[in-house]
Amino acid sequence: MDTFYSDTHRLHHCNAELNEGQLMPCFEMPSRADMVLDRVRQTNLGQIVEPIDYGMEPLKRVHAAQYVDFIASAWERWSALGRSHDMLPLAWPPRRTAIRCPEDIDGQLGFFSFDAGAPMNAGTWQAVYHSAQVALSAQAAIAAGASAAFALCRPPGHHAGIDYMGGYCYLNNAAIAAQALLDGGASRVAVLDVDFHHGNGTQDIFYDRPDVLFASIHGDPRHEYPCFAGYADERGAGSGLGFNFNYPLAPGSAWSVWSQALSDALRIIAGYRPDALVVSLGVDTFKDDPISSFKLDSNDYLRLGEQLAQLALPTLFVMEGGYAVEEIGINAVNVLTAFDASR
Ligand code: SP5
Ligand code: ZN
Repeated sequence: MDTFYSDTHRLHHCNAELNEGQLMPCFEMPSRADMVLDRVRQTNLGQIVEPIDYGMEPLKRVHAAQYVDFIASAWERWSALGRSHDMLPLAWPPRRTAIRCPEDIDGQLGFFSFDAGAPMNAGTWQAVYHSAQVALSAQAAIAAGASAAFALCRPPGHHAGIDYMGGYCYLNNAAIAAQALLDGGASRVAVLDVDFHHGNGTQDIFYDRPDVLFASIHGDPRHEYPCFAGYADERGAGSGLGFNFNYPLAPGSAWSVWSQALSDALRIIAGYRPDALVVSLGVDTFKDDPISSFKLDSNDYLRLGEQLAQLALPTLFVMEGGYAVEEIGINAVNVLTAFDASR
């Protein structure tokens, strides 16, 4: 399969994030994408393709226009205040608040986020914009008849909701691509999120819709980030009821447990009879991931690729998390090579 990739991701590089009460260097760093690209080359997975620019419109099909415009212009407003360090939000509306959008940038950063996990620097918007274009370009290959494509997105996207950023995510690349598949004529699209963290943003975007089935396998929110979503009883709302599936698993889960959730998710997806599958491909389920607690090993990603191929659906892989930088290339590309080899 071909890999869609833009060097622009490199412009997004922030200094610090809050983890376990301490400021630490950001786990979500440019070398992550470099390692995956290196592995794509080493394994001759396929061509490496520059994205086409589809503009702002497809981003605003899933995100609120005022949210997209906010991220696009935030750095300009921030730097006009004489600030040259990373942007971070300061305050969020608590329960029982009538939420109004403030006017100043510090207030708006809180209004358009759910945590302090999405810092922005001077190049963040460009990186984020092109990451979405990478997903859209890979999506276009699927729409044109390719049986699989890999969107090597960075920054990742699955924590970004309709009008909020968080968890290293700004624009929801997988959701933007899924919507583009629908807009291109697909009737139903399934999104399977295998990142260690619950895809709360993707769930938010499609929660009340039956045309996108969302299934996520992740660390139990009682113990793991994003802490407030990902419970099994979140099953969708309105006409989307019954089209959202969460598989929260205990910290420490290894392939034996994880693969049972996968089998169930694949059975649900097959029964939905989607026209295409979008895989939110995080490999922070790896045993040595520095911020996660599952215990998958590198060979398990081969099994994952094989099982996904069994669905025999046009499949778009969208890169999400994975912070064991040394192994991220092997793990992510193991899914893709095994997928290609077994279909
Ligand atoms: C795309 C993606 O993988 N984003 C992940 C963002 C995670 N940010 C918070 C990490 C917190 C790690 N410490 C959790 C300890 C659980 N008790
Ligand atoms: Zn993750």
